[in-house]
Amino acid sequence: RQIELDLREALHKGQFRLDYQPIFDLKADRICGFEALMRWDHPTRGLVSPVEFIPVAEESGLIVAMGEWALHEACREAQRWPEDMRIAVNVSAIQFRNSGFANIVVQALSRSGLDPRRLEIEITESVFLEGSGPTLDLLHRLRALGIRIALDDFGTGYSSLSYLRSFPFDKIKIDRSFVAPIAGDASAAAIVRAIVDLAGAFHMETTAEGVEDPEQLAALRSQGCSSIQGYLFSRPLTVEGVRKLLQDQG
Ligand code: G
Ligand code: G
Ligand code: MN
Ligand code: NA
Repeated sequence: RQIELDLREALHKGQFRLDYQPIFDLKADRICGFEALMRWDHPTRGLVSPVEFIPVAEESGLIVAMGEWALHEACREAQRWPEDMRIAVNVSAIQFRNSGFANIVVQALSRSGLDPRRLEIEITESVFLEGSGPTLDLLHRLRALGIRIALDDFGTGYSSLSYLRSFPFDKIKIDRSFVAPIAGDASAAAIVRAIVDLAGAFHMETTAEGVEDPEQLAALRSQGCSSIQGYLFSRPLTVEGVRKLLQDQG
């Protein structure tokens, strides 16, 4: 397929970049880190959405090389930020299951010099689909490096609850499909509250995704959510946008 060939070429020609969306800590009342989001600046098609190219990258296996690039790039950039800023990087299940993954993380950390405690990888429940034994082994191995592990898109997958019992994630990211209706819809609010309470019982943090208005923020605050991410606070920013934001913040 043409798009597959284009992706391969894009990786070699440096057409990918990372934008970074701030994550805002509700208790400390400040930015605590950023999520790296891949962007493809195509020479003729313009900006192509990851919703379009990530699935193709996964099918073709190219996600392994693209994900390696993203990890290196994100760690290198985060190393320039203040020491209390974390960087979250999305890792697709195919990349995670690739046998070289742990070594890629080790390399990204050592080449960038980033403190492992500042790196968080975001995985989804789909990493458990092909047997949880090897997955749990790898999660423990990664944890032993000192990095943090977040469970992304929580609530949209399969039997979420059993995974919480089997591994101590550092964070649960509450999918924006639950956050969007939270202000006006009592059942959506009840689900978010249940997720926050559940996370608390397991000593896990929570980040609510896709927070777009002050009513949602107020609801999340009252429910004890740890942090928020969304257009209300900031859209994903370019590298320069992040540096400027961090400078202004002092
Ligand atoms: O920012 P946004 O629309 O751009 O991202 C769309 C989707 O693409 C999200 O589900 C996000 O997790 C995914 N995505 C963005 N960047 C990466 C990346 O570097 N690796 C992987 N595996 N997924 C990514
Ligand atoms: O799957 P993941 O959670 O990694 O995807 C993050 C996605 O959410 C990205 O596509 C990002 O651009 C998008 N996003 C971030 N903030 C908001 C928001 O406030 N509203 C909506 N609709 N999307 C958002
Ligand atoms: Mn994510
Ligand atoms: Na998500």
